[in-house]
Amino acid sequence: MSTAPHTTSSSPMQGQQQAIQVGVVMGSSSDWDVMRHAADILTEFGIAFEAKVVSAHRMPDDMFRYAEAAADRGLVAIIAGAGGAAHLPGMLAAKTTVPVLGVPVPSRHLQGVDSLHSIVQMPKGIPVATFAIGTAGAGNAALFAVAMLAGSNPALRAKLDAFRARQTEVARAMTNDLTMGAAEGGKA
Ligand code: RP5
Repeated sequence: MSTAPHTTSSSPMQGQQQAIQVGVVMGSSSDWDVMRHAADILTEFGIAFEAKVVSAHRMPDDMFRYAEAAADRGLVAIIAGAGGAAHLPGMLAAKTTVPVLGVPVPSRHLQGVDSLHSIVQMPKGIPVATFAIGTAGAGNAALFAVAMLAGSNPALRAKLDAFRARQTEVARAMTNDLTMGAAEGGKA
């Protein structure tokens, strides 16, 4: 189990404290093993973010305060992860127009299909962008936030392009691995 979510994290750029741009929130510290994949991406791209537990059903007043303050605090996106009934992303979205990126966390009994259905089925009028269940969703939500910020930040756009290019090279190299594996298998 990795360390529990911290309250703030900032870009390592020149050691200066940047204004927080992205909130990473979750219903429980038990979600952190999934949600840290969002934090890792934001750290890699030098985005100033905070990570917090803001439970919809255990801390409803705190959750509303967080959502109500988000726009004035300058948050560009809120990545919200929750499992089970998973009402956190939708309830945050109900109280702010800052885009909410929902991450369905795998649940104990239904493996996160419940979380996915809960987050994705927002009625018309209050959108929540919904990502894949689990670590892929957490990472992609962060990459989506990076893409949003890259719209007004050419340097960040270049980093994102480089990230994609590296990923392409890794995928291309996979074919070589298959061929080498087959050659080694043939020797045996
Ligand atoms: C949700 O309930 C959380 O998002 C978490 O995924 C789930 C279980 O929470 P714990 O019982 O592990 O605290 O609110």
